[in-house]
Amino acid sequence: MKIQAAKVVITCPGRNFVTLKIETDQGVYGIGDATMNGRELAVASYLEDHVIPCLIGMDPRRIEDIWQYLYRGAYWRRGPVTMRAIAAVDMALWDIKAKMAGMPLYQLLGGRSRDGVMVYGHANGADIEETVDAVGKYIDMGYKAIRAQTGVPGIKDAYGVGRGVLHYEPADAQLPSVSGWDTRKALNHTPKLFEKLRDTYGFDHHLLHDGHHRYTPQEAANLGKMLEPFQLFWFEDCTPAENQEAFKLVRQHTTTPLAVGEVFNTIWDCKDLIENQLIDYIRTTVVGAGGITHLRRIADLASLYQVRTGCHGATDLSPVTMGCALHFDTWVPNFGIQEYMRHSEETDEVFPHDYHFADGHLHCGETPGHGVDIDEALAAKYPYKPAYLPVARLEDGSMWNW
Ligand code: GCO
Ligand code: MG
Repeated sequence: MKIQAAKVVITCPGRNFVTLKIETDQGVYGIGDATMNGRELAVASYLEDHVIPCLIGMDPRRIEDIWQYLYRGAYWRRGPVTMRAIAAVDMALWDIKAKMAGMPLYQLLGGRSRDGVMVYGHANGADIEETVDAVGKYIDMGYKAIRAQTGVPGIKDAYGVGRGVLHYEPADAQLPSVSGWDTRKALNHTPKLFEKLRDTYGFDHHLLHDGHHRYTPQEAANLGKMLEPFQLFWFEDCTPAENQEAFKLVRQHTTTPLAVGEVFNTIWDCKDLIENQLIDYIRTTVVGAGGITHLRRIADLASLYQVRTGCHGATDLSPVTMGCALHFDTWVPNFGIQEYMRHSEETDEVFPHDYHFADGHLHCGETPGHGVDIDEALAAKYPYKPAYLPVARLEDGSMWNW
């Protein structure tokens, strides 16, 4: 069996997605996601110019060998571009293998560990009242877990506050727009949101919050401590994770569970945080960290330390990543939660899929493969549009982490 052809499809049904399609000489094809928000064309070029030429003629059944070939063979290891390109190939190859086996992907990973995958949605509002209402809407839709972000008085476009309830699209400008940040104001305001949420809805639902790399370790520790009475499911990206020692400081001061890793690319980014038991949830997902082959290794390492998974699932990860992640989540023994920001209708039409939401859970389908396809004719109707994530600046104009 041989890989006969492969191509990259770039489409923008509301937002940009980069998709790899691998075709075999036996008529079976596989689909992989290679989307990197705001830097899409870099991964497309990595695949088209440097990966696809090597793939032609290879045996698509040799998933592990092809993974090692692309990782070790490039000499230049790791990084978001390389690992997304490898992830796209890996997803497509698992799709092909599962289609050939006539089984849904989770069966090849080891079979079902759970009936459904608990997901969390994004509730946000311009102020506390609006956010509390938004959380109520998610509860009405059956969600068991909800991430809450609110606008903060005095901060322009505070992180996480979108324009709609179900779709939050931060990458919406031809060039990066400028948002604001002020840690003091956020530290005053955020605990009030969670106090109000617990007063209004009680303690039956899981609540989550994303710090989006904004706080210093000391500030993160302080916020984690202030949030303790409200029993969060997790406090995410409380401080940038380049310096992982910083998490020791946060950990020493708060019992609020910590989640990190949506910007990690390999097991090496996760290793120290996991081995030192400085986090509770690892957020790497299929597209960000080298595909199913590599994510499985990260999850196994995490399981040794009772760290659970919490795959990134924002809308900039295509339905292909979501499909793969759901098969992974359905199998992985140390599953924690899955993020689920719903895609727009246009996106769902371009990527027909067999997963569905019911009662706060996502369920992968039983179609052989990962269950997500691409309608290429429809995709062609939505040409690529440059779109960037915002940047953040403090009141005095200094750059901060978005
Ligand atoms: C999340 C994330 C996203 C990112 C986005 C960047 O927790 O869902 O922080 O909203 O900002 O994926 O492209
Ligand atoms: Mg996040």
